[in-house]
Amino acid sequence: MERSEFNQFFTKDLTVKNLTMEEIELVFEAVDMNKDGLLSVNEFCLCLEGVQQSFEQRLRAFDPDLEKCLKDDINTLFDFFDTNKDNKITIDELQLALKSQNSLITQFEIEQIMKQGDRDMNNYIDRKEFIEILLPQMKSEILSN
Ligand SMILES: [Ca+2]
Ligand SMILES: [Ca+2]
Repeated sequence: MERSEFNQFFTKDLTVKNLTMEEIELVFEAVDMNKDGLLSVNEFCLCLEGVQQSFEQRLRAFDPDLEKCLKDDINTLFDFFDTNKDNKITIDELQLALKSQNSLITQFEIEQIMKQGDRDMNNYIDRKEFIEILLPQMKSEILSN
Protein backbone atom coordinates (compact mmCIF):
# COMPACT_ATOMS: atom_id res chain seq x y z
CA MET A 1 0.00 0.00 0.00
CA GLU A 2 1.44 3.36 -0.92
CA ARG A 3 1.18 6.48 1.17
CA SER A 4 -1.19 8.13 -1.27
CA GLU A 5 -3.44 5.07 -1.25
CA PHE A 6 -3.36 5.07 2.51
CA ASN A 7 -4.36 8.72 2.65
CA GLN A 8 -7.10 8.07 0.16
CA PHE A 9 -8.29 5.16 2.24
CA PHE A 10 -8.99 7.57 5.07
CA THR A 11 -10.14 10.64 3.20
CA LYS A 12 -12.17 9.13 0.38
CA ASP A 13 -12.91 5.44 0.90
CA LEU A 14 -13.62 5.84 4.55
CA THR A 15 -15.43 9.17 4.10
CA VAL A 16 -14.11 10.43 7.39
CA LYS A 17 -14.07 14.16 7.57
CA ASN A 18 -12.87 14.68 11.10
CA LEU A 19 -9.36 13.33 10.50
CA THR A 20 -6.70 15.85 9.58
CA MET A 21 -3.98 15.00 7.09
CA GLU A 22 -1.52 15.16 9.97
CA GLU A 23 -3.40 12.51 11.88
CA ILE A 24 -3.51 10.28 8.84
CA GLU A 25 0.22 10.74 8.33
CA LEU A 26 0.72 9.80 11.96
CA VAL A 27 -1.12 6.53 11.50
CA PHE A 28 0.84 5.76 8.38
CA GLU A 29 4.20 6.55 10.02
CA ALA A 30 3.28 4.29 12.93
CA VAL A 31 2.60 1.36 10.66
CA ASP A 32 5.32 1.95 8.07
CA MET A 33 8.23 0.62 10.14
CA ASN A 34 11.00 0.71 7.58
CA LYS A 35 9.95 4.13 6.33
CA ASP A 36 9.89 3.17 2.69
CA GLY A 37 6.52 4.83 2.22
CA LEU A 38 4.86 1.49 1.58
CA LEU A 39 2.84 -0.73 3.85
CA SER A 40 3.65 -4.40 3.60
CA VAL A 41 1.68 -7.25 5.11
CA ASN A 42 4.62 -7.84 7.44
CA GLU A 43 4.46 -4.31 8.73
CA PHE A 44 0.76 -4.65 9.28
CA CYS A 45 1.38 -7.85 11.23
CA LEU A 46 4.14 -6.23 13.23
CA CYS A 47 1.89 -3.34 13.97
CA LEU A 48 -0.56 -5.80 15.47
CA GLU A 49 2.04 -7.36 17.70
CA GLY A 50 1.61 -5.04 20.64
CA VAL A 51 3.58 -3.58 23.50
CA GLN A 52 7.33 -3.33 23.58
CA GLN A 53 8.46 -3.65 27.18
CA SER A 54 11.17 -1.02 26.92
CA PHE A 55 8.63 1.69 26.21
CA GLU A 56 6.31 0.92 29.08
CA GLN A 57 7.74 3.43 31.47
CA ARG A 58 7.62 6.28 29.03
CA LEU A 59 4.14 5.27 27.99
CA ARG A 60 2.87 5.91 31.50
CA ALA A 61 3.82 9.56 31.15
CA PHE A 62 2.15 9.82 27.79
CA ASP A 63 0.18 12.96 27.01
CA PRO A 64 -3.50 12.08 27.62
CA ASP A 65 -4.70 14.40 24.85
CA LEU A 66 -2.51 12.72 22.29
CA GLU A 67 -3.63 9.35 23.59
CA LYS A 68 -7.25 10.32 23.09
CA CYS A 69 -6.44 11.51 19.59
CA LEU A 70 -4.77 8.18 18.78
CA LYS A 71 -7.69 6.25 20.21
CA ASP A 72 -10.06 8.21 17.98
CA ASP A 73 -7.95 7.26 14.97
CA ILE A 74 -7.95 3.61 15.99
CA ASN A 75 -11.70 3.67 16.53
CA THR A 76 -12.14 5.10 13.04
CA LEU A 77 -10.01 2.29 11.64
CA PHE A 78 -12.02 -0.24 13.64
CA ASP A 79 -15.26 1.08 12.14
CA PHE A 80 -13.80 0.63 8.68
CA PHE A 81 -12.98 -3.00 9.38
CA ASP A 82 -16.26 -3.71 11.19
CA THR A 83 -18.50 -3.59 8.13
CA ASN A 84 -21.72 -4.81 9.80
CA LYS A 85 -21.18 -2.52 12.84
CA ASP A 86 -21.64 -5.15 15.53
CA ASN A 87 -18.42 -4.06 17.29
CA LYS A 88 -16.67 -7.29 16.35
CA ILE A 89 -14.17 -7.87 13.58
CA THR A 90 -14.54 -11.40 12.28
CA ILE A 91 -12.06 -13.13 10.02
CA ASP A 92 -14.39 -12.47 7.08
CA GLU A 93 -14.45 -8.75 7.79
CA LEU A 94 -10.71 -8.70 8.28
CA GLN A 95 -10.31 -10.47 4.98
CA LEU A 96 -12.65 -8.08 3.19
CA ALA A 97 -10.92 -4.97 4.54
CA LEU A 98 -7.41 -6.25 3.90
CA LYS A 99 -8.19 -7.59 0.46
CA SER A 100 -9.70 -4.29 -0.57
CA GLN A 101 -6.32 -2.75 0.22
CA ASN A 102 -4.07 -5.55 -0.97
CA SER A 103 -5.52 -8.10 -3.36
CA LEU A 104 -2.40 -10.27 -3.09
CA ILE A 105 -2.76 -10.99 0.61
CA THR A 106 -3.07 -14.69 1.31
CA GLN A 107 -5.53 -16.52 3.53
CA PHE A 108 -2.61 -17.61 5.69
CA GLU A 109 -1.47 -14.02 6.28
CA ILE A 110 -5.00 -12.97 7.19
CA GLU A 111 -5.25 -15.84 9.67
CA GLN A 112 -1.93 -14.80 11.23
CA ILE A 113 -3.18 -11.26 11.73
CA MET A 114 -6.40 -12.59 13.24
CA LYS A 115 -4.47 -14.86 15.59
CA GLN A 116 -2.32 -12.00 16.83
CA GLY A 117 -5.26 -9.67 17.29
CA ASP A 118 -7.70 -12.05 18.93
CA ARG A 119 -6.13 -12.18 22.37
CA ASP A 120 -8.92 -13.96 24.20
CA MET A 121 -9.34 -16.41 21.29
CA ASN A 122 -13.10 -16.01 20.89
CA ASN A 123 -12.71 -15.79 17.10
CA TYR A 124 -13.26 -12.08 16.71
CA ILE A 125 -11.38 -8.89 17.47
CA ASP A 126 -13.39 -6.49 19.60
CA ARG A 127 -12.78 -2.76 19.96
CA LYS A 128 -10.81 -3.23 23.15
CA GLU A 129 -8.49 -5.79 21.60
CA PHE A 130 -8.05 -3.60 18.55
CA ILE A 131 -7.05 -0.60 20.69
CA GLU A 132 -4.81 -2.75 22.89
CA ILE A 133 -2.93 -3.90 19.82
CA LEU A 134 -2.57 -0.64 17.95
CA LEU A 135 -2.29 1.97 20.71
CA PRO A 136 1.02 0.83 22.23
CA GLN A 137 2.45 0.44 18.75
CA MET A 138 1.48 3.97 17.73
CA LYS A 139 2.67 5.44 21.01
CA SER A 140 6.05 3.77 20.87
CA GLU A 141 6.45 4.93 17.31
CA ILE A 142 5.82 8.54 18.32
CA LEU A 143 8.11 8.29 21.35
CA SER A 144 10.95 6.88 19.29
CA ASN A 145 10.91 9.87 16.92
CA1 LIG B 1 -18.52 -7.04 12.51
CA1 LIG C 1 -11.32 -11.59 20.85
